[in-house]
Amino acid sequence: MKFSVWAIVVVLCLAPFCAHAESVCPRPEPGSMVQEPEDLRSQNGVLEAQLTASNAAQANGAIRYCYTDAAGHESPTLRVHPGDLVVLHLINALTELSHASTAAMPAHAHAHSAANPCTSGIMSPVSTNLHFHGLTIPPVCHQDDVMKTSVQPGDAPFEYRFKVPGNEPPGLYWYHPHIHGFSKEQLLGGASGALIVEGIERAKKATAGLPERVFVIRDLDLINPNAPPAKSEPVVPKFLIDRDGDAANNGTGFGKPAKDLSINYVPVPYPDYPPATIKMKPGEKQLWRVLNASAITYLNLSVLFNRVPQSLGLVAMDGVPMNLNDSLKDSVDPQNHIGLPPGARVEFIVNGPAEGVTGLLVTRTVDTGPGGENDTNRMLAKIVASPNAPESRTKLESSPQPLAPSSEAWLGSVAPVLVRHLYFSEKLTDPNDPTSAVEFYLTVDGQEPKMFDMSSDIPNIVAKQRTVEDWVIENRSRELHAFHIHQLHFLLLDYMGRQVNEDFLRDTVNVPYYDGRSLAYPTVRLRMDFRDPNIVGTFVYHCHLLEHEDKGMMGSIRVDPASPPVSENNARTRCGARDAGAPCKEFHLGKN
Ligand SMILES: [Cu+2]
Repeated sequence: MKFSVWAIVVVLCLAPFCAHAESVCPRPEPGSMVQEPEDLRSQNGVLEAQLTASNAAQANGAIRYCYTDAAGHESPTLRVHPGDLVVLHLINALTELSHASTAAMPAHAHAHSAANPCTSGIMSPVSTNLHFHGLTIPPVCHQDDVMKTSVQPGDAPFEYRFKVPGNEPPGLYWYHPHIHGFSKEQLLGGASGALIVEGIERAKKATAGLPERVFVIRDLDLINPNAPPAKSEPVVPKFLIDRDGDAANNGTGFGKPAKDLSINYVPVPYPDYPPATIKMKPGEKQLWRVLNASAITYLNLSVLFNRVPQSLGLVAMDGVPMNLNDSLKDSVDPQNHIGLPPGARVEFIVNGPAEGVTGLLVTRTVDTGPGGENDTNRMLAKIVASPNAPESRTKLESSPQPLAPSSEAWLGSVAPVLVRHLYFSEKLTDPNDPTSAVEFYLTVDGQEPKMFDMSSDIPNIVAKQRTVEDWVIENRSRELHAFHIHQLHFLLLDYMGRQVNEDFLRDTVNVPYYDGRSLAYPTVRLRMDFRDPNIVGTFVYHCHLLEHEDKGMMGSIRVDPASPPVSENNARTRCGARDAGAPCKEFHLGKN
């Protein structure tokens, strides 16, 4: 059966379709120079652009996805300022490729769908939409709704139109499709791009005047799935497949990885991991903005010179400047490795190698747990110091106006109105058959564990605008999960029961796996911020390992308007000021 599907793909690529397939979402060769995505910049407060979502099958059966702008640039970086208007015209040019009978049917061959793109909620392999990961914009159609918004091939260009909030922290955000059940396939194929809210130099003086680079790291199906590991690697236990069909974590950091990685679409394939090339001027200081747009792969980034990890000057995580809340506001946090779950971003200052020294950008292994994927040690790019390295396309302003301090109380100092408990868990569909399919759950404690149902109109959680809540998220499974919520950032208070009380915000956080022995499951405690005057309505939270999300690890939350309604003028009222005196109530559905 497998043979016939492959044969059809090969035949298609011998037909005139092949040239078509190669010209759709073209990709550089391994080892190439890392080119940065084209920048689309707002002008006079408006960024208007066209994005066409396309896909094509390759000769090896892999399917590539990308966005192209009107000039044909692949997955451009959208650059906006706080307060800007963004207007995007999304065209769905996807073709049905997963079923041989309709393989490579051009999008225009589909009839115009009669479905309303704002309400249909169609989740199919050729549906698409956009999620603006990290932006605090409303969960409504034409802005950032992924529950009902679905654009079909042949539909008229679909308009996204939203205002970047005036108080959006400056940093790295991103866009990607969010079609439940098909997110993994579209992201693995490359459907993602960066979005930058300008002005980080206004928050972090150390970045003023620096040249900046944007690196999007994506994962993809193995290009050489049958190759044995490189001879230079230590011998590892026999290769095993995990329950999701990927190379299982073998705990050594070596062997076959679950997925290959690419940097700005330059693939770095197993087994030799030929690094891409990044050129810098000798000793040059740059701001690197790195997005982990992988579907399932964790990153643990380091920069090595002569095998020695270098100090990276961390300035922002998940689009939010570090030390937002303390006297170190303008400082830089030195780190020699930085962990990034799928979906997360990091911005750091790198000092280029001296002339004659070659640096390496690597990702070190991540222990994803006994049920997790094999995320191995590997090179991503070599950093070549050369006096004639091209000038960076973008330089941050050299004498920026400092960002005004937020007039809103720091999230960490606002009392939560309640505490909710949620947990990640997994279940075999047939408990007696370890090879049976796995269901993935993200459950509010007290509710029945269920795979997320897109058609349900009943939210799992109802919260009140202008309040703040604490969520304790537990991992009862034997692999890592990455908790992400749309529309807002949160504060990480505790990690594995240890108080961390970070002084910055995140939108994606790793939740450690259960070791099978401890008396308690691992947890993170998050302070969730529902104070935003713009955020009312229903949206989702989920695991950002998209394989897990697609198979059910998601929930929905409805934020009801504050009473009296929040106006722009009183939006800054501290909910904590009203609620601080009230006791912080532990909240268990069904238990009280
Ligand atoms: Cu997960």
